[in-house]
Amino acid sequence: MDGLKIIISQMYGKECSECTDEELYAALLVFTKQLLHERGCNDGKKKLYYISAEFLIGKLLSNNLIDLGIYDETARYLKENGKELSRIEEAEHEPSLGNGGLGRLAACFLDSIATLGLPGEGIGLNYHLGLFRQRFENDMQSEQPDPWITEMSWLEKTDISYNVDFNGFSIRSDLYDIYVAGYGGRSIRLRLFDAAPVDESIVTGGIGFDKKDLIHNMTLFLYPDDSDENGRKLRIYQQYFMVSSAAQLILNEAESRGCSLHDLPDYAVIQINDTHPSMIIPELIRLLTEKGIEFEEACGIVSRTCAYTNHTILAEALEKWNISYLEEAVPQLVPVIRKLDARIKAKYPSEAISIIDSNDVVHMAHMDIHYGFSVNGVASLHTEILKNSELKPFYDIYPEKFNNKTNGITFRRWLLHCNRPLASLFTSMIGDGYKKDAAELEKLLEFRSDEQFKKKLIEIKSDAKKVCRDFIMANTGVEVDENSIFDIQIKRLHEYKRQQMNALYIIYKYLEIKSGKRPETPITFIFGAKAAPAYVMAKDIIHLILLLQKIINNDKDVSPYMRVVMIENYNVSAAEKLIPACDISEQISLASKEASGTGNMKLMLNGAVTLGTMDGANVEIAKLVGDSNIYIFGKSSGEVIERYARGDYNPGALYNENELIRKCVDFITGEQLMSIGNKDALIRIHNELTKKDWFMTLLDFEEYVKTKNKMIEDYADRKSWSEKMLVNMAKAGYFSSDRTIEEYNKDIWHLEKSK
Ligand code: 26Q
Repeated sequence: MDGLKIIISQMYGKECSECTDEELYAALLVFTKQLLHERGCNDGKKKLYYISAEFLIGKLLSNNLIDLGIYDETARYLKENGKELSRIEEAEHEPSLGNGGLGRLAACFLDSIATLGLPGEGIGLNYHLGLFRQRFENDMQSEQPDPWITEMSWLEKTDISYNVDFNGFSIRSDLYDIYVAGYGGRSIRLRLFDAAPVDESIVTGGIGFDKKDLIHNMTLFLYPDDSDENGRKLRIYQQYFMVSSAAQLILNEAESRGCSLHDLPDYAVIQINDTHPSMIIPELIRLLTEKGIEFEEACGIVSRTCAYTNHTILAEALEKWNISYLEEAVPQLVPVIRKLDARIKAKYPSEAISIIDSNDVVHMAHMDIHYGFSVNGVASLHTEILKNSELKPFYDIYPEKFNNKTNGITFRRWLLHCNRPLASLFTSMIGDGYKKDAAELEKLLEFRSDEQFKKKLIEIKSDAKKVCRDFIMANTGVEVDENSIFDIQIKRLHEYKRQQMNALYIIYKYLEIKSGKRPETPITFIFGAKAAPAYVMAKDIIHLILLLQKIINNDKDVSPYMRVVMIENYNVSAAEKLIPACDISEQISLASKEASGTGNMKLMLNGAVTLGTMDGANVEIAKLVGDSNIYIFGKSSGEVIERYARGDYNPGALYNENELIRKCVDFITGEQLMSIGNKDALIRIHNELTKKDWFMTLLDFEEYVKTKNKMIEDYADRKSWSEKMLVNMAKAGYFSSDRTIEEYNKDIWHLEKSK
């Protein structure tokens, strides 16, 4: 710790014990950055560029210390000086440079790429204001800007700058780096481009700003909506700003490593994270032709360099841009896109697979598939749906391009960091090989009948619940019972994820307790979710949950048996506190809609048991843990897809015929809620459920109730439940992002591991 001592004395001229937590945080930041630079990055002839509009990295201090192998030593040193590392860490402000799963996946991948010794880096945008900070006012979500860039951030300015040309103006793009540690290995850089003229003073009231003031807003905000049309034009500008900067960086780096641009695929591979960076394809082709390469050859070079990952099959999230928007923003790309489209039309006349359709709309995913060499889904069910239905016409032409890469999570953050007691217990039983080879967690299965061990698992869970209880109190002011079952649903608020179904269960349970049927073990229903600001139904559902929280927690007959709590401003740091405490992991999306999910993996790793539909990676979890260690309900993806095709789903009939459904749904617009809540919002939810119910909540509801009841009943048998916990933890190894990245490398990237 001599390095740290010197830094503290240089910065403050005093001893560690005399410093404030903030001062120590700043010193640790300088100290850690130095070590990250000393480690350096993986190197090799060919390099991966993981390009993504989102990197939801979370706080970095603890993770970097763990990955550098000096966490314990640092914590001990600080303790000797009367300081707590966990408190110092509170001084760090989490950069929320992502919306949810896709951004968090990119962050886990950086950790694994560095850990495995692969040469690569992340490329994205340096949003000054990441995802909004969520507040609850009058039981509704409101949004505030969330600035994160201060003197004490991990950003480091480089001397690299480019110009990005738009229609009639050009903007300087400055490159910033964030160094992130790999576990026991080298560092990796997250390279974030920032528009020089961005002006934070144009933000008005909440998260409002002039969307037309492009010069000043280019990298001002992470665009938070997966649902509304508003601001779509600005997204094009942001995306082009990102890919044009990235393309310049990639070509420059390749050339400086001695690459003739004809051989670009030997020097670079670009993984396109969903369609947000897709314009990199025409942009690279444009730049290569500017440098004198023939158009046909440029197409070939870029096609052998770019690979595309699809993260969704929700039609509204697949990016399509009206060509007139592109003309307006980036006219230089339009002739390239038209040529790319013409080449395809000449070969395959079917409109279903054209890049530009007959309405002059550009389909970004189609461009990626035609002009990339790999297309992957993020869980096996998802990839099968892409191949057999959503992208079938493409699969018919290019079967060799399609492959599956089931998502993963970094065990460094989601176990070693967020649940140290559990990690120590594992180490004491099976050694610490699992930290680098997660499959070794299976060794835990040997202790299936070891009652002592299973008791310890329950003790660790109880301790985590106490910590979580304190977090919930500080975050919301709600007192929860640490001896209750912690039932947790944490993820973006979206109708397809069906938080509304969980809310209906809560109503069912409330009515049951009111009628005198009390559960053996009390239950705490915990939610964490942000709704896109323009997504009315999502915000209505938050309102409903907050109203239920108010009524139930204040009802003296009911609150000893059940409580409801919605965490404010759910983010990565909150997830780290909630996940170790979870008993029941809610993964209840309508089958076929959740591409993978990654929260499901984090929760099982921490000993939660999944209550889920056969959707996304739940299918793989179910296969690994076996029927007795997971609770599955609901219609299968096949049935759902068929139902959509038949178009005969009628929620009104279910509502009319089924008393349980009717009672719960009518509670939403009953006197109790209507008298304290927003009537319009409650009526909208009622109407949605009974008249449309696009995500078939009512169809799966009865089975959900039955399965959840069974789960709660089974929880009471602590011995058998602890065995379920154990099996879930032991089988979670497959979901390490190290495994995922090994597969990307073997099948797509073909990078050499650094020595
Ligand atoms: C698109 C157009 C306009 C505005 C916003 C967007 C937009 C922004 C973010 C579209 C999609 C996203 C994010 C998608 C996402 O997070 N998908 C999730 O990816 C995870 C990682 O693969 C999966 O586990 C989840 O199942 C999937 O929902």
